Order: sequence, then C-alpha cells, then structure tokens
Amino acid sequence: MRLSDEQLQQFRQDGFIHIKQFAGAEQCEAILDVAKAHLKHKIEPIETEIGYHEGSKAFRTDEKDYTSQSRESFVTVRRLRQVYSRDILFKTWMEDANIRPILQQILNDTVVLTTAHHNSIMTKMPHQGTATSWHQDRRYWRYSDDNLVSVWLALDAEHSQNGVLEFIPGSHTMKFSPEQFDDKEYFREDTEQNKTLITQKVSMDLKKGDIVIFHALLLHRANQNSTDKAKISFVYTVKGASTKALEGSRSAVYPEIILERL
Ligand SMILES: O=C(O)CCC(=O)C(=O)O
Repeated sequence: MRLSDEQLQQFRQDGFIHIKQFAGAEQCEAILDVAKAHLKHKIEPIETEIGYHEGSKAFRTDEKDYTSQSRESFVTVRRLRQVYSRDILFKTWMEDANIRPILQQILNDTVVLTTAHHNSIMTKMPHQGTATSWHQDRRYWRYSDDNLVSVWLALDAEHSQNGVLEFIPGSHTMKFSPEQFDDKEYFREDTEQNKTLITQKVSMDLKKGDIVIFHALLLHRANQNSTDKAKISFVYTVKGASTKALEGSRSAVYPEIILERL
C-alpha cells in the first residue's frame, strides 16, 4: 500500500496520518492473546505505572536497562518493552511488508526499526491506567536529526473513556522555547500561549486494526482509562537509515533492524 500525494501532503502538514482498518481483526486478536499472557505474568522488561511517571529526565535519557527493577507483584504494568524479540507475532507486525512503502514515502529513506524506543505493547489498565501529559517523543531520544515516526496500532477500540490519543496538528514543525516545557519536558498546560495551542487538539477515536503514524516531534497526550477493560495498543518506532543514533546514548545501545526496500 502507498499513500496518495494528498495523504502524504496531509502527513507533512499535520504530522500524523490515521489509516483505518490496516491490520486484520485476526492479526489483532492473535497479538492481543500473546500480549495478555505477558501482561498477566508481568514478563520483564516491563514499565510500571510508577516507573512511567517517576523517571527523571536524566534517567529517561541515559538508563539503558529496561527492566522495571520492581520486585512488587501488585504493580500495574504500563508497557511491555522490547517486544520485537518477545514473540514472532510481534516481530511479524513490526516487519509488515504492507506498511513498508508508506514508511518509505514518509521517511523518504530506507526504513530502520529502532528497538531502543517504544518497541512496546502500551496499556491503560482499568481505572489504574493514568493520563499521559502533552509531550514530544523525541525529547528523550538522541539522534542526528528528527526523521523518526511511530506506528500506533489499535488492537481494540480506543476512545475518550479508555485513554484516547490526542495530537496537536502541525506541532511537529513548530518552534518552542524551553520555558514552554516543565522539568520533565512535558508541554506546560498553565500558560496562555500553550493553552491556545492546546485548543487545536484532535482526538483519535480508533477501531480495532486502525493505525496512526505520527512524527517524533508531534505533541501528543492520552487520557486515563475509566472503563472496566484494559486498553492495549502496539507502538513501535522507525527512522530513516541516514538518521544516526548518537554514540553513548540509550538510542545507540539497542539493535537496529534495516528493513529491505520494497
Ligand atoms: O498514555 C498513552 O497511551 C500514550 C503514551 C505515549 O504517548 C508515550 O509513551 O509516548
């Protein structure tokens, strides 16, 4: 599959594109079955709700160990990490040939999987999965340039009650000052300038099998889950082959998988 010129133009303008029913229900169910087993048994490396929110800026940039370092059995899992090497179903999705031409168009380069970032099953557990504040994913990633995008797959319906993803269209090309972010580099919601921009947000109501591809500099957030059912999504990140991870950073520690040009 390829994007039309209009779709590609839309991506460049908005910083994201929503493609409906890209993955089949059967594939989503199969991924969900494996993900639920790993979640049930809290198979490391995982990130917990506490770990997700408490990491300092230095920790998020430099820590190279993705295990939760938690011995508590009652922790709420936020993400299963390093999913590329967990199961063939996860690997197959991340190497899906149908999406490759689209990613090649968007990156205008050979597509490379970065297993250092995202590479995860992202959850919002019932009533315990908390909101994520406005941020740019790129803030803790260390690369030579910004040619990175993430692919978000809704494994089931995602909506305002269970943790909907929200974007500020065009924010990937905007210039921000450091003061517009707090000390963890979340986009502040208490200044008039930021509030005005936030009013432009769009909410991504997704159905099972929908994907959203979004730029690493796009401002986004997500709601908490106030339903009785876990919301489980798959998110991975790709970069162009000419975009290089900076030596010594976490971005450079994990393998990269160059995907054949299609
Ligand atoms: O809370 C969510 O589901 C969104 C998480 C997210 O945007 C991130 O971890 O970068």
